[in-house]
Amino acid sequence: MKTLSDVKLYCFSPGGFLKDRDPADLVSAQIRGGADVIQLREKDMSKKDRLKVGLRIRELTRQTGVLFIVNDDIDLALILDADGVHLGQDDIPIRYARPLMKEKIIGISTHSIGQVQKAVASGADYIGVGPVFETTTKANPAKRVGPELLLKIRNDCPIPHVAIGGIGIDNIDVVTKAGCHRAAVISDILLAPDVEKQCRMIKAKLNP
Ligand code: TZP
Ligand code: MG
Repeated sequence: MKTLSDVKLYCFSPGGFLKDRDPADLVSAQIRGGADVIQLREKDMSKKDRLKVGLRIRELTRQTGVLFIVNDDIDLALILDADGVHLGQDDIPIRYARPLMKEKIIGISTHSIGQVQKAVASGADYIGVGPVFETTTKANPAKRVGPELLLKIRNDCPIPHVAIGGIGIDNIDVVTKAGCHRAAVISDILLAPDVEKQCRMIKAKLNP
């Protein structure tokens, strides 16, 4: 079983990028390509449908030792026995999530140095940092933070930090040059003609 410190490539359930494909096939392709985490992130599904897809992802991630994180929903994370939950700045604060999640992973998205410091002080297990580049995947994204925020925290962030937002094979070098070898990638992978190969190429860049 992977742990948080093993994480380099952080991947997602297909969300709006599903097209006419099977969510489980897309998750499997990402795992074969080297995904270390799969996050269930299905903003447009009913909770019941998220549960259904989540059960399948839990099975696939358990079989392969990949971490399974649920976006937003603490209840679903517990029902699915996920490895953790990912919270945004407008979701349930960590001090309320921790008693429920106990030893499980809590990650939080951050968009400024102040939010990074607060996340660490609140006992987050990892942070997402971004959007590093422009993204069209997320509705109402925070202002682009650029590689500058990654540079600011590269030497003194005591928990793993995962770069997110507009990252793909063409700009992943900017992320690694900013000292970050963990990246969360949605569209560049899920829009690629060969999802497994795209993961493999990005993963190779994250392995120093
Ligand atoms: N949080 C900040 S940017 C983003 C999330 C969930 C979306 C990243 O998607 P993409 O397609 O890799 O830009
Ligand atoms: Mg959220």
